Amino acid sequence: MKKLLVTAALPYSNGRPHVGHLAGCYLPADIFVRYKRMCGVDVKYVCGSDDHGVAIVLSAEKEGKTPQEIASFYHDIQLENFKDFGISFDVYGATSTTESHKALSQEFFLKLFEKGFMEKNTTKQFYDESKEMFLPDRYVKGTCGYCDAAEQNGDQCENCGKVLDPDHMTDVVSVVSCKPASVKETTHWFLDLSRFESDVKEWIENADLRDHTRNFVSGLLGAGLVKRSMTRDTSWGIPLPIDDPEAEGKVLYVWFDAPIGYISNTLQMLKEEGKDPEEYSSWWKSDDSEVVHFIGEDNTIFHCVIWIAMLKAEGSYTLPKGVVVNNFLNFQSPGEKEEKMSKSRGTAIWLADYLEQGGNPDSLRYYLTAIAPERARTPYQPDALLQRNNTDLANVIGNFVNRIVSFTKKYVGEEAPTYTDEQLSDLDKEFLSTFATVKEKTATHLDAYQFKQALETVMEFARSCNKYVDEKAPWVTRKDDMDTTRVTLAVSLHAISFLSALLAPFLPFTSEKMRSILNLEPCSDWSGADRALPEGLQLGETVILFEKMEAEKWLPQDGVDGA
Ligand code: B3M
Ligand code: ZN
Repeated sequence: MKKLLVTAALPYSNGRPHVGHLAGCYLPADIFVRYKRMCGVDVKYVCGSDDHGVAIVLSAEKEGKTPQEIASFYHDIQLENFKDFGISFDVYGATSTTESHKALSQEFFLKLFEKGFMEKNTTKQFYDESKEMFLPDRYVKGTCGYCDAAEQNGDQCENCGKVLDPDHMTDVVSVVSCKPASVKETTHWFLDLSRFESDVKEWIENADLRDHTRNFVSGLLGAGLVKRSMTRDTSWGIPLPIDDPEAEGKVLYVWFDAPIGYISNTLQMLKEEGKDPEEYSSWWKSDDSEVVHFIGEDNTIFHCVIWIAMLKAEGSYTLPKGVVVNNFLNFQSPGEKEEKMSKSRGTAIWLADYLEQGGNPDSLRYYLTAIAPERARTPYQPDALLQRNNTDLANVIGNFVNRIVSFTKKYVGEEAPTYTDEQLSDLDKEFLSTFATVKEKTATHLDAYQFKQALETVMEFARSCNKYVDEKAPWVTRKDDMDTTRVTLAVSLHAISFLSALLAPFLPFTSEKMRSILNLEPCSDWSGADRALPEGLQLGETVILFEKMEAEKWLPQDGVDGA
């Protein structure tokens, strides 16, 4: 079995995480990692904040802080929020403070430079005459020259996903002075992506990618790859490591150093684990290890084209085995149109707010996986979250566990009953025979990054548990047939144990609660997920798994919000 290094996109450290972030990559990557850990794979989950780039500088200016203050402030919030949702990173570094990051990024650049892959060129860049400064990336807003979408950030069009530059933008305004930007010549170092066209083509043919990703990248290849500047005129970032007067005052493009953050954070992880940082090569430069990146749709071009070209140019790293791309999460209020999730329109649901209001992290994990935007943008609907929580989680899973355990304690006692094969009826056997198939089907979906379908499979099983008890009606049989009743309960408790294992990657907190109700250790192995309960097991305390979510509390009420 190969080692597996899973990454989730390094979020810019200039804001709090919302549900779109969680659904985009942190949650699916976490489900994948938790599942692989249960399978006994040597897997690591690497992440950290992306601290460089204009986005952070602009937030710092707005909040009257230094970029480093902003980056560290949001880094801590992100980490705390993600942890509260059970995101089980093995490391959460930061590109501005992770010890090896600067050196590693500079070495990477130098290697490309020395191999002749960094071409120095004079180029046009947006310029703010009144502030006397260049305006790279998000310092400008304007209309996308590819798809005509207005008000796009200067680094990338949100609508068509293309990377923008002065030749492909109109109506460009400086976000610093709010005045129209002019264009001025400057010198930069370019990576000629067209030299890696065949490498990218070969990679997308073999990598684990969803269809929409493969099609998008094929489209980019079809249009032809161009030279991209890997340097910027700004001071917040990693200085260019070359001896050239024209390199003065320039830094590496944030999208050059950010993905290298995956590697430097791996070194950081090894350091924190007390290991030799040099072991990073066993993750990044070995045929016995695989790297899988989880990202949101807007990061596709950077991971599937530029990063692949960078790695190929550098030459000593293995290419990622896969890039798992989710689309954006939209927002939709009851009875309203689906819209983009937006901070300014108040349609971003902040993770911290959800928890502060007493939201159950697993309820949100469940809902976001059930609607996972794996093929297309899907809307986050606050009313659907309630509906899913109250029916799927509270009624189907919560009730099943609760009624079986309470019933057992009342009529059989504190010790969990077990069954022998001879005692089983056809119905018992039929139900038990589904366990192996459910386990396999769930695993197949998880291995194929189909998290939504994997969860549906688990949920179907949960429904079949209820159907099983309803048919066996222990509340009826207990009156004159305690033997059958005991078998029904024994099989049902076995099903709860199995369900708790199936749910472990998706709903880790709930899975642990279910195990504690059964007085079992947290489930750590997938192969034993469907194992029968041990003899003589004393049941644990019952706890409520899911509180109902009330509309009055969770949905805007007419007349109150005036919505
Ligand atoms: N920071 C963009 C984002 O936060 C960027 C991802 C970097 S991954 C190497 O969406
Ligand atoms: Zn566009």
